[in-house]
Amino acid sequence: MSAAPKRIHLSDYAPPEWLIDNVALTFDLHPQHTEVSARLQVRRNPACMKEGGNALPPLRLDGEALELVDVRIGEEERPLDARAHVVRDDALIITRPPAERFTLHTRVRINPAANTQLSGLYMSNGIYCTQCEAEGFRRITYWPDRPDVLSRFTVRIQADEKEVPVLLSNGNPVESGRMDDGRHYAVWQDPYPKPSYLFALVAGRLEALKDTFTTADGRTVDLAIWVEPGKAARARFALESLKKAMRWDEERFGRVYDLDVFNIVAVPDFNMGAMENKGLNIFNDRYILADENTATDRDYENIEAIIAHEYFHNWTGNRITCRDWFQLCLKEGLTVFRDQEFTSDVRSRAVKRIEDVRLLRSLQFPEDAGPLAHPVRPSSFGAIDNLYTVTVYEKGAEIVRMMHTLLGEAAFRKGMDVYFERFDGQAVTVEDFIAALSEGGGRDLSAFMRWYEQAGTPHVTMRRSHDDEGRLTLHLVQNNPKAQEAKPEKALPQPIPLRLALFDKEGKRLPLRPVGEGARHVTGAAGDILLLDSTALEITFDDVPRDAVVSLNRGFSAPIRLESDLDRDTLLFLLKHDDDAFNRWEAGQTLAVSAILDHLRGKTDDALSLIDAMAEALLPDLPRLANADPAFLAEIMKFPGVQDLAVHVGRDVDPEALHLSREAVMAHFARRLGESLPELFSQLAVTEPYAPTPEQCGRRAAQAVMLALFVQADAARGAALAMEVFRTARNMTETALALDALNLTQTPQRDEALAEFRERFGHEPLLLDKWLAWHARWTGEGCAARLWALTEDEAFTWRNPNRVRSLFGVFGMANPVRFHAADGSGYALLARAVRKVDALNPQTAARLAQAFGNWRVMEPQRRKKAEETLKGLAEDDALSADVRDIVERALSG
Ligand code: B3K
Ligand code: ZN
Repeated sequence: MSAAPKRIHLSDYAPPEWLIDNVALTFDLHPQHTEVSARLQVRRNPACMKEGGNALPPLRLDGEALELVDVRIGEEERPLDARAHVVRDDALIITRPPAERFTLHTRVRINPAANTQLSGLYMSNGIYCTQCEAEGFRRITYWPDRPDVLSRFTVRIQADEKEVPVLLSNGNPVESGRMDDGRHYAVWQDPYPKPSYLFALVAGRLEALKDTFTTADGRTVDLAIWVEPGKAARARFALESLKKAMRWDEERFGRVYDLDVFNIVAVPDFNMGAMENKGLNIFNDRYILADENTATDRDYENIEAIIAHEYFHNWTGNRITCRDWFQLCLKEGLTVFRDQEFTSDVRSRAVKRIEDVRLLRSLQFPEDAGPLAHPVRPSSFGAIDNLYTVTVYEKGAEIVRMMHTLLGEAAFRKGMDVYFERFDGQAVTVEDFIAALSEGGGRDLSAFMRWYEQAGTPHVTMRRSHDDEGRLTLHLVQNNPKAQEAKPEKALPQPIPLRLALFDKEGKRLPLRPVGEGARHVTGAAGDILLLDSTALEITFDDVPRDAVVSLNRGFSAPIRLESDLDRDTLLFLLKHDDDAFNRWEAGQTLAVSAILDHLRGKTDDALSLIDAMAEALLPDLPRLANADPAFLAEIMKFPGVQDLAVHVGRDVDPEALHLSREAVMAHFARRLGESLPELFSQLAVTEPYAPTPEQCGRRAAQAVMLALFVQADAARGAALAMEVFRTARNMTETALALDALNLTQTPQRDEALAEFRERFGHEPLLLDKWLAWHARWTGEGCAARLWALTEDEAFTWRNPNRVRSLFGVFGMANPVRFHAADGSGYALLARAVRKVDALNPQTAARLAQAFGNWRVMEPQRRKKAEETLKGLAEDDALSADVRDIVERALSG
């Protein structure tokens, strides 16, 4: 059996004994044998030098899959004495460094063509490209591969001029020219010291879409997006998004770009979405390429958001980076917060918030409740690649958002200014960030460390009581079951900012007049935040009529599970009248959850009458919303998904039963809306030429929801309408929304439309992915068997992560009914795919395996099947460390 991965602990952190101020790299590119020469200027870290101590510690350089050709020392490049160094599988150790400062020269050979892991230097469809975060740089050259060693890089690339015309790396281009023998070279210099994980190199036959950007301080930056030849026109939207993001970061955060050039490259084979390498972002091409015939509105929105996210890393991640990988959330949580704010500013704030909360509830809450739960800043990890989770990213962003909520925008900005000023050019910790925010923001935020250090979603209960003097008291209690389960003595109350409003029964806002002891917990720039920072809290408000309505956790001000004593009529009132769009939506979700759970528990009449009341509350407002805010209309008509519902059920979950109740309730809702569904569908039609504007996207999103509901209400008529939409679609969004609706059915039209789609669009890889994903999301019986058959399709390849994720990633994460099939067939299918992918690409395989993270909440029969499958995997000798880490945690937690 392969060894269990060694756990790394935050408490073992020690600063690097040696620093590398400058490095010069030369790449002589050949597909099977690239040679990398490195000249390192090494220096003792003064922080580690003890007074009087003169013995020099060894210099350890990480290495993986490198063939060492040569190692030399000193300016004069003397061969290094065999006794002065040790070469191991995972390291080159200079056992006897000659001095406190010296130069080291290494030469290694690597094989990019054979690199199927897509970590280090590899080839994607003939293009050389790199991925170094977190630990890929050690697969390129020997190096102290940790984020707290920051160096100035000079990179020279040499390659065949015809085969490899474009040569790119980080920083600014400084020189290029011809060599003899048909080769050419380019030299790039990055003036900003950076950790190795931000290194990048791209070389190949590429075409660019170019533009310029003038920064707030008047400098011109050359922008280019590089894509495979013939695809440049499809990068237009990405380029526009980049300029928008650059301007936004100047305006909202005062952050100006700092190099002469900014390059982005799109490649088809990539382990994740994109990578923020300094001055040279590398993207999965699905997040660059778009035109109306190949991309949906959602694709456009993703492109805009991911371009922004990677760009924003230039300051939060690159200029200020992480001291160690435990601090990953320092750059990721903060940068997700920043990209969420960008999208909120350029699109709809309320809709963005709803989408983010939906993501939290469907993926992060289940993760935080299951065996793979971990704190946003973990104290140990087994495999670094598995730390890139929804918890680190999305919950990490929620913590920043809570601090923003508490401080208000102006004070938050001051805190960020202190952060940028104080830590520019350094590798820092979450504590450093909180200290800067506290100081600049003028409020002690140190209690938020508890959010970073404790796993689990806090549960908050809210009860109301009234007295005879017109006072309302809110009784708040918090409890974090997961943190309790992990270390009861260490589970501490977390600071929970709850935004509050009170309404009279006409829907008019009442002023908040806190009185007594609890009043000091009412805070925030607008005085509408209740800060629940102890286990229990009571807050009393004066002058509140008995029938006043409470709206709490507005805008989802804290990522918690809230259980309140608000009754059905109050929730219906909020669904109609809350002036916080998020909480209006939230009231609908709460009602929908209780209707579906009632239905599941056999209380069908209660469920259906609740749905009747919801339909009645919403119906009169639908035509207005369709005109005024179609994107919000789309959200308010969507029901919570099975994964979210499963969190509410908590244990002994039967996803199929949940799915059936959900469908029944939705069908009832849809029938109550009756003819207004097709009417709204027509009312929402976009007649203007296609543009991915918030307005048009909103209309089409609402159309998608109407069509899906119509299909639920009346399969025959719905499928007929969907087929007509499919046939007359004028862009990919319309095609896809028709297929989304058909894919909810088991009708012949579904099969027909899918076959036709394949015929018309199957030659385009990104569209093939959509086609595969429809199969993966289908809840019909034959789903699992069909998915395996699709891997035999000539267009499918196990080597491309997009293909693999479209089938098995979607299946595991977005098809709970079939993945958790009672007979275990879904588990078996996924395990089979994990094994197959693991042999080529462990990172991608481990990501697929994360679907097993919520098996413990299933009912006994499924639980047994899942456990058997996981145990089978665990016994597999060939498993990679990445997959083993997931499997063992899933079994043990
Ligand atoms: N920082 C990268 C993610 C790297 C994942 C490494 N396994 C993209 C991002 O979050 O912006
Ligand atoms: Zn990121």
